[in-house]
Amino acid sequence: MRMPRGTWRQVATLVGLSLLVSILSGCAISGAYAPMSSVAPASDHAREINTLYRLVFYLAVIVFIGTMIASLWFTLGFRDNGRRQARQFHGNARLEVLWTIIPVVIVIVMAVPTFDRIFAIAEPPPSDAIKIEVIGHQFWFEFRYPDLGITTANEVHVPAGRAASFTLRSDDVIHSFWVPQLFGKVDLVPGHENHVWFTPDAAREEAYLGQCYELCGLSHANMRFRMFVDDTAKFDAWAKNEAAPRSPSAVAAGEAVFLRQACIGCHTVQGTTAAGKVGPNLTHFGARTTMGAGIMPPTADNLAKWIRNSADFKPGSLMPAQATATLNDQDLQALVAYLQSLK
Ligand code: HEC
Ligand SMILES: [Cu+2]
Repeated sequence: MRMPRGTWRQVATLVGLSLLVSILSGCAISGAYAPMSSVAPASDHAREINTLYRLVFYLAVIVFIGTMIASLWFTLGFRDNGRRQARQFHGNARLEVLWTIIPVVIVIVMAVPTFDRIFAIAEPPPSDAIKIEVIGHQFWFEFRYPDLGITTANEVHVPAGRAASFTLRSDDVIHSFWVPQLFGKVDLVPGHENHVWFTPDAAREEAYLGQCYELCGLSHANMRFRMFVDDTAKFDAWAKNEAAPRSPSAVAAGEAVFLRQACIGCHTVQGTTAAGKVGPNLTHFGARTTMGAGIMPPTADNLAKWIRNSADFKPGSLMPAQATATLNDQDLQALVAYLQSLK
């Protein structure tokens, strides 16, 4: 195969450019820039999924390089240069058998471990697994621990080294639940229950990030959540606090405002008469690190603006705006202090 110099230079430029593109667009494996990467697994099942992913990926790389080399070889080597006449023939039994068998073998190599692992991951969880119910709402996640008497939202805690078993439902439309570092993606479907479980490796200060992965309305992109993997002592302390009624040191003046506003129609604060079920349970809102389904820190400023008009942060939010006519500025400040004191 002889090619003029210019062609080689073009080929080299093309290959160089495509390498550059793939390297520049390549993702970091973990850390601050890639907190939602499934190739940095931190649980048993996430690791199994990642092993399968790698198997398929490396096979695909081999196939890709092989086909690219072959097609470059044929396009460049057998170009019509006006000097050769293409030989006309039909069929080559040996080649056809070969290129049927090779893909079949590749598919078998991928399929056998994949089916094996799919069934292994779908096995029922161990009996000591902690049970958590997840309910999708536009645009937030509700978490309930039926055995611990906890109802909370948008921030879920699990103990390290113990299986966590999730039952998934939806209150309205289809949502999807996924923490890429911890387990495989599963949908929250109205009228249907899904299940997923895994055992997280080790406790970590920083939360694992998750979000809704099924377009569910205007604020789909603002429907996020955090999963904390705690050591047993920390988890037990968290659970004990969450199961208790609201803190006795909650700001009394703010509670009075809360209880006479529309808030109680939609929000529950255990230990008060507020028992609404439309929005997130606020009993321990002040202990959360984020608000509005993980979109921002619960600062006084964010809270005040949120209560005035949450749609400024979340288009399509189902929490109605509160005008000054129904909630004056002084009462708003009292409400904000109250919410922050709900540790
Ligand atoms: C009609 C029902 C409704 C009323 C009334 C209502 N809310 Fe909400 N609230 C919601 C919904 C729904 C959400 C979740 C919005 C989202 O994240 O998409 C929410 C979210 C919140 C959040 C954020 C919770 C979190 O975990 O991030 C706070 C705080 C809050 N509401 C406070 C209030 C206060 C204070 C009032 C009264 C002034 C009030 N709400 C009135 C429905 C309501
Ligand atoms: Cu959603």
